[in-house]
Amino acid sequence: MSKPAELAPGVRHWRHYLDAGRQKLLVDEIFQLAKDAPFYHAGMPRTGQRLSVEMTNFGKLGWYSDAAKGYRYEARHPLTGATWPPIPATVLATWEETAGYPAPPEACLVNLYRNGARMGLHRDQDEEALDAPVLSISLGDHALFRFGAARARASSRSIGLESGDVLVFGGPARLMFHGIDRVYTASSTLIPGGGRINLTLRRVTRPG
Ligand code: MD3
Ligand code: FE
Repeated sequence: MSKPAELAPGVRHWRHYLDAGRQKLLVDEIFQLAKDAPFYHAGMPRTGQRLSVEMTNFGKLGWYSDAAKGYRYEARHPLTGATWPPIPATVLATWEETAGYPAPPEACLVNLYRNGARMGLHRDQDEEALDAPVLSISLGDHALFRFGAARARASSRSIGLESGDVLVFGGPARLMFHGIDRVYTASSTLIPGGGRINLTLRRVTRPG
């Protein structure tokens, strides 16, 4: 395993952590699992305005939002009512190798970016276990990722994320603002139908 670049305190980046063969196997597994947990568009709190990114989840808890109840974690898929599929073994292994946290992740949010989808600057703060890092795995088209200071949006920086990259945000970076400004269409052929997938792994409840 290569050493990560420390982009800022608490932000570690492994370029091409997963090689092309493992990326392909993982994408195949994601689409296989998504047959039982179809992608949906979450809605913003109150307005119900749909996010451009399509989502589904793996693991015990899935991130969801709609007009009525806002941002939250749910144990069941909002449309099928079924529990979420299990987190793929490659993904759990990546958490164990890079997160430095003594308990497994509970939520694996699958973000699918197609047709110019973006994600505005925000903070991940719907979790109780803020001592746990958040881990991201990028697959498919390259993206321009923006992240900022712990508080203000003023000092944000951008980096390109490529297929197979892993990012870990922990400690002082856990509540940083971040977002996806753009996805470079057809910069990769990994995803059937094109686009980018990001897996976001989170611990939601405090362990023990
Ligand atoms: C920095 N997803 O789903 S992952 C999200 O590429 C999300 O789909 C983006 O932000 C994506 O919430 C970025 C990278 C990431 C995830 C969590 C973070 C960066 C983070 C938490 C704290 C700071
Ligand atoms: Fe986020």
